[in-house]
Amino acid sequence: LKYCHEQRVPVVPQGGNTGMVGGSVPHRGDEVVLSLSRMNKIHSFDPTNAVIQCQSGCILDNLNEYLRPYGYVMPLDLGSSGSCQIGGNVATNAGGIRFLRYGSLRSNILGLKVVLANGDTIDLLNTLRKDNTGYDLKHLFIGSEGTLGVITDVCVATPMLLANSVTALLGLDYYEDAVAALSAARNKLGESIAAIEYWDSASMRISSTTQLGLGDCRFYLLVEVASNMNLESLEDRMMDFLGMYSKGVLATDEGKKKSLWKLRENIPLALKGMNGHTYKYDVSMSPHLFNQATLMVQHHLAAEYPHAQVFQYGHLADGNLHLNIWSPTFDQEIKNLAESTLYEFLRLHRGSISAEHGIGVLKAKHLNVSKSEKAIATMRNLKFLFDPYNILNPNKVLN
Ligand code: 2HG
Ligand code: ZN
Repeated sequence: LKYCHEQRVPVVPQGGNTGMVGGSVPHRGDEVVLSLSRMNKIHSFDPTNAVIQCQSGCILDNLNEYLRPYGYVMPLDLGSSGSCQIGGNVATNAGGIRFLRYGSLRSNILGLKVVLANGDTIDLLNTLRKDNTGYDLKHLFIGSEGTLGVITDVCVATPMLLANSVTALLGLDYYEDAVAALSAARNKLGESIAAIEYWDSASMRISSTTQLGLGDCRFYLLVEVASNMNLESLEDRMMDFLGMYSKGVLATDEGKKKSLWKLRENIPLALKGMNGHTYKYDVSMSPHLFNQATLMVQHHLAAEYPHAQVFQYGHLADGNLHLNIWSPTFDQEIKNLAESTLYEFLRLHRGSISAEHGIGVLKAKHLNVSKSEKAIATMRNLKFLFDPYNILNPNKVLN
């Protein structure tokens, strides 16, 4: 980095390269790709403090495997856990399916080591749970997508591995029922809630051909509870919740739980497998607005582009909608229309254009939908302070 800084050579830091917005991909042609893959040492795990310290290139699944004998897990889980690296996870503040239970990755990071654009190292490798000593610099690097510094080491607070879990799938006829189920789940399941995911019938059609005995439903809600309480009590709790609904299935054994989760996990994979183009949006807003946003986009597209199909799914309880549109071929007009409709809706409701995937290159020009002019100007000032020659991941986040 010192050399590149002196020579003004642009650098693209890269972890597992599993991001969805092009943040770790060189796109100008003159960049050096700086892979962190071989910085994959796990330094230590302190069971008294439940903190793991490791290098950035450690693959998420490997960290989970290392933690399992101690009885702990990483506070995040995502589809790419077999190849994504913790450094990239931290640099993008990656979300995933444990967010509801353990909060953002940001909230679980206790310390970082970062190399700045000029080659200087800042050692912020705290393992302290409490530390109010002025500006918390690590938070500038978490989610900065490699534009302010290169994260080389991390300290992560880890939750305990829970002994039992129960998964349920509900079939619902109205979107409002899915939203109402959020408060019902909080009431009935309380602190044992581990995940609440949802998808619509269009997503279900491409994800699965399996008959679940739920009949045709317009929406599906996957609810998981996890706890160290005994399995019977956990199951009773879930049954109490399920009893409120006419269409639901319960899974306690590993195989059936996996098959319910597959229905949700298959959706982006099935979209990828369809010939054609998928326009992907990862937005956040109050959960009661997801269907309205989707119908609005659908309505705007329907008249002119009858072949376009709209899918809604996502992390309902986190307010994170994955709105995906498919069309037989890429069409810039579809993209423009979808974006102007969705982003106007987000602007109106103060939503975010990126709930968990980051900004990268793909969303950079729309940053102003979710950030004020002054906020963006402050971001630019920070970028200039840390990287005056703009060598670190140029044109990402801020274009
Ligand atoms: C998920 O929740 C991922 O499945 C991917 O964030 C979402 O591909 C997508 O749109
Ligand atoms: Zn997601």
